[in-house]
Amino acid sequence: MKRLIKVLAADGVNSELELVIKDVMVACKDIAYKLGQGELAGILGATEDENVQGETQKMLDVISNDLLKDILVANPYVRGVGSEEEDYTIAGHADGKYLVTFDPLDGSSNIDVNLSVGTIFSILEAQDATPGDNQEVFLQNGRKQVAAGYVLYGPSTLLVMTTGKGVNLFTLDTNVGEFVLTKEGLQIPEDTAEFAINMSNQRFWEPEMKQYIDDCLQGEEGPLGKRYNMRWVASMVAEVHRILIRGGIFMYPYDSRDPSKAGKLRLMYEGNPMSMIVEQAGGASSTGRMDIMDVQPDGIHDRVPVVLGSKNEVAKVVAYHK
Ligand code: AHM
Ligand code: MG
Repeated sequence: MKRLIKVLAADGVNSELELVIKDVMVACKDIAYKLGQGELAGILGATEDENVQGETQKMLDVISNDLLKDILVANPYVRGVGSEEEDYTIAGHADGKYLVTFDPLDGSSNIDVNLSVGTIFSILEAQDATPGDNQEVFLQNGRKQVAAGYVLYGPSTLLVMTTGKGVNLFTLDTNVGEFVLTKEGLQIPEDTAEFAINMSNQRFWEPEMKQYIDDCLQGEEGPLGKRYNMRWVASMVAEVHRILIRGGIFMYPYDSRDPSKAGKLRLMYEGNPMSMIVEQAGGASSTGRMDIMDVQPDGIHDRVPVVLGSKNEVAKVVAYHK
């Protein structure tokens, strides 16, 4: 049995980055425990607050955010953190090298119904001496990520992560409290006939996306010439995980509900880390018009249209946009 720390060392991860990743996992193990307690601990339901994106915060959003934030800002190698649940980035240590962005509990509309949620994280290196409470230091494109991953709190608690040398899957062994390597070098099948999209937004999509989904729905008789299946968990972590295991395409495209927002998902702690994982596993990720990891962020909470998964299917969606 190979523990996470052994795998990171074998991948040549330096001890500072290793300690940052280890702290992220300490928080995630605590989140897994709290999710397991659920109603027993009286932590289901909403708070009275909204986050900077105007979404109601669940109690567990706040608890998960505090666990990650508190442990990371105390880590001497962390310059700063940025979170979906924090309006501004927060300073860690002035000489820390790493910047961590995270969505503490993604898919949190699933919490109250006891379905899958996850934590997503992305790690960058600070390029100059700018302190971590200045978001400028974070504004690097996704290609600069040195590590990215997610923890899926499902029937088992899983960690899927990459440091740029392929994608590994770890399962939390609750007996010893350690993430143990259970699959090495995950590869996404190149072809698929399974899509994931929230169809209720159809009328707000751009014509290119409408056309692609219309063509999927026509099945064998349509221009794509195959019968598609559809899934929607409303938890990006769960969707990406399914795609890593059996292929598929996940889309949260641009829609016109609020023209100031380029889609629902956030670039720096949803789009980028998921894109690094998917590309490292041989898949592809795009806004429909360019690779997500080439998008230059202007702000920590920037939104981005997301199309990711099986390489050949993503290429088809990109072709519709040309
Ligand atoms: P969240 O970070 O507020 O949980 O929102 C992100 C989630 C994704 O996990 C999921 O793909 C999407 O929002 C679901 O959106 P919808 O509720 O429109 O189906
Ligand atoms: Mg999210």
